[in-house]
Amino acid sequence: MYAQLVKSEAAEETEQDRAFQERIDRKEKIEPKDWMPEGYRKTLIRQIGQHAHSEIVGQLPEGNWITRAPTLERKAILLAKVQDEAGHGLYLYCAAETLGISRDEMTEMLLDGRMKYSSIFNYPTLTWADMGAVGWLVDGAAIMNQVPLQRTSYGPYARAMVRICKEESFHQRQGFDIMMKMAQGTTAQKKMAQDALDRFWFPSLMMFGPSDKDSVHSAQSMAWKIKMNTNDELRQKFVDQTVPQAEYLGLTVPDPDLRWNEETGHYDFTEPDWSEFMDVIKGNGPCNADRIEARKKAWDDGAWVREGLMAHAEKRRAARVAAQ
Ligand code: BYC
Repeated sequence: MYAQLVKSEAAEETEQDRAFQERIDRKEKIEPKDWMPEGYRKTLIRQIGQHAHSEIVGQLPEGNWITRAPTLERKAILLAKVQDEAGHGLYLYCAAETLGISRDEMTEMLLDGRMKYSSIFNYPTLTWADMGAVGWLVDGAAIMNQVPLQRTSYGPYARAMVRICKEESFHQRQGFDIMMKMAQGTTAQKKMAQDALDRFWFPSLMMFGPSDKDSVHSAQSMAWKIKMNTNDELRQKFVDQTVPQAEYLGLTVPDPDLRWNEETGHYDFTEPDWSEFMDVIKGNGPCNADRIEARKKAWDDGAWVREGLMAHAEKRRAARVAAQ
């Protein structure tokens, strides 16, 4: 009897899974109250949560330069950009919350190492030219990854991406504009621009994740249309788009083996050092400890605000109940 029950439950689940996959294949959007396989929900929480954390932690390397921006205009632009990143984090936390996890839980998971954020933010921003390189390369890589995510199968994530992508395009343009100024400036400025490109090139390539053969989640995420492209496809697109931009700036991509391949119609390039990538995502990058310490301090310092808001909400709820 029990065996029969288990068997029929399993069959029912398979039927549900199959119907779900058919909806995905028809490119229907999945909405929060729809049935979804547990793996789909968990994968989305992992990806959207990590994405949200990346937006928030990503404020730190650029925030480092707000007070030292060279002109009032540059300061205002950088300030607006960093505020945009906070907004992106909030849209994404809200999207993840529709899957049944709270922002508090996600934050705890970030702070105790159970959730990741993008490897790129574990590298330091040493000079003003790094603000150019971050906008141009890091936001450029982010756009390459996020434009297809506007068509991702989960409705709240796809809609958050539409707004985020609009703002990312401006971010990329402001970074390229800083690089143009530096690259056309004095010899010392051009050297700073080249140095920033040298340091950020390979970490930017790592943003797309491990090579396809080592990507554990890609196959299932693509079948569920959570991811629309493989890591290597997007990395290649990024290289193809960015190399001519570096040439336009008169800068050299730090890869002696980079060359145009007539046959494939793409650039051949050197892969990043994957052992460095693994080390960084395990927490051993140059800035991992600083980033987590800064987030922990912000979370602890903000505790009284959260407690105050909760107490106020509770007071209003109690007043409503009393008035009924
Ligand atoms: N960094 O099977 P894979 C921004 C992990 S913010 C750290 O290929 P998946 C911006 C991966 O999580 C941009 N970890 O994974 C903000 C997995 O480990 P777990 C952030 C990485 O998920 C402020 C393992 O490696 N963008 O633009 O299929 C200022 C195996 O990888 C990374 C997003 O988050 C990495 N780079 O593919 C300026 C976009 N790569 O979780 C700019 C959304 C991989 O099993 N996310 N790992 O422990 C995605 O598109 C995908 O999650 C990824 C990875 C392509 C990143």
